[in-house]
Amino acid sequence: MQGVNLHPSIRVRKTPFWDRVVESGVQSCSVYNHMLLPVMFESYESDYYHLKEHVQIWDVSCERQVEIRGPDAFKLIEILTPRPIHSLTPGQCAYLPVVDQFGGMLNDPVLVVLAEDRYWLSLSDSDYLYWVLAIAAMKKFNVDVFEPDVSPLGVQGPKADNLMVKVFGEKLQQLKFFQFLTVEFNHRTHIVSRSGYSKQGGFEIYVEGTQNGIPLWDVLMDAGIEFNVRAGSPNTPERIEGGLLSYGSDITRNDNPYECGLGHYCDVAQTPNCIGYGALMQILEEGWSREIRYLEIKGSKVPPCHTPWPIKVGNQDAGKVTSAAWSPEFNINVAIAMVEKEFWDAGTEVEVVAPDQARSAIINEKSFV
Ligand code: THG
Repeated sequence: MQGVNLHPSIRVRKTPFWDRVVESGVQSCSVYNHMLLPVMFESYESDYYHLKEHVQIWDVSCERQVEIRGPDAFKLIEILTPRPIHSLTPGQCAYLPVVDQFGGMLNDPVLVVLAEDRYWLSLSDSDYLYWVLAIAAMKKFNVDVFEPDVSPLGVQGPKADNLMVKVFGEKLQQLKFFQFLTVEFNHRTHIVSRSGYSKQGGFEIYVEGTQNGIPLWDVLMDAGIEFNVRAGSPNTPERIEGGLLSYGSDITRNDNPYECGLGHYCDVAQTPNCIGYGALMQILEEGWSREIRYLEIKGSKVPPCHTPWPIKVGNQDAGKVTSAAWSPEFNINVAIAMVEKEFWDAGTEVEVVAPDQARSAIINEKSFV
């Protein structure tokens, strides 16, 4: 919020990299999973262009892991999600819609398959650990469920491969999207996946052990000088352009995976053990009446979106904008919205009631990149 300082406390957790984040000149941060998340360094616009041209190191420690470990780990995860997971093998990651018994979205983590009996759920912003603990307890499953001391560090941007190959060797080049391998650093083994919350390509290092955070940050920053490396962070216009959804903003428990446009990750008929099976089967049968869409908002630069903005067509309620930002490269406002069926076809003209002024907007075919 403009001009308001964040009050420090133990409750709002620091990250292993935080001292370096501050030294790098962070100007704005958010709170995500009760942890600090840097969101802006130089300016949203220069951070954006730098991300698209070079390589950035992102402190995304707030993507906390829920570790599920033990003989019943697989059975537990089957209950959480309408995405079939039987064909996933260790070394793979998967974007995983997870739902409640009504089919409502509880989180949209990345599943990291560490072993047949060991998984991480790399969480978005909801207290999902408690849900997993409760299900494990009620089912009397033989599993350990806990938050390990693991903090993801993003290496994002077109020069991410150069930097990671220089630090960890050629094997990083071969790594496929949403697969992981292990690297050694400071006498510890760390998972590195080709993934991340941008469309510029890159990696995520799941840093094991708080004490290894700053040493690894320093090694990457030193090695990255020749690639013009900088501290960065998930960038709102870049992720909206790419159609990456944000839990708590674009997705909530009031939305089911189909409304969120995540239906292609689901195959409910194949997941009878999923807690949302009945509800989602019914939704599939009856259909749904709103869906996430990408919007181009015309006119002047939009202000930050921190309340849902109504979408109108005449007097009719056509939905709400949940994320919006000025795109420096495309020279338009890009937005993500939940749009009512009657108005969700590409090309439909709607009115977005932003807090400063109403603007006309067009429903896009898909995301902008
Ligand atoms: N990386 C890790 N953990 C995370 C995120 C991440 N936890 C929080 C949040 N981000 C979870 N949400 C997303 C949303 C989108 C993607 C990943 C995590 C993503 N989507 C690809 C896309 O839409 O193009 C496709 C993924 C696929 O189809 O396999 O990458 O970023 N560790």
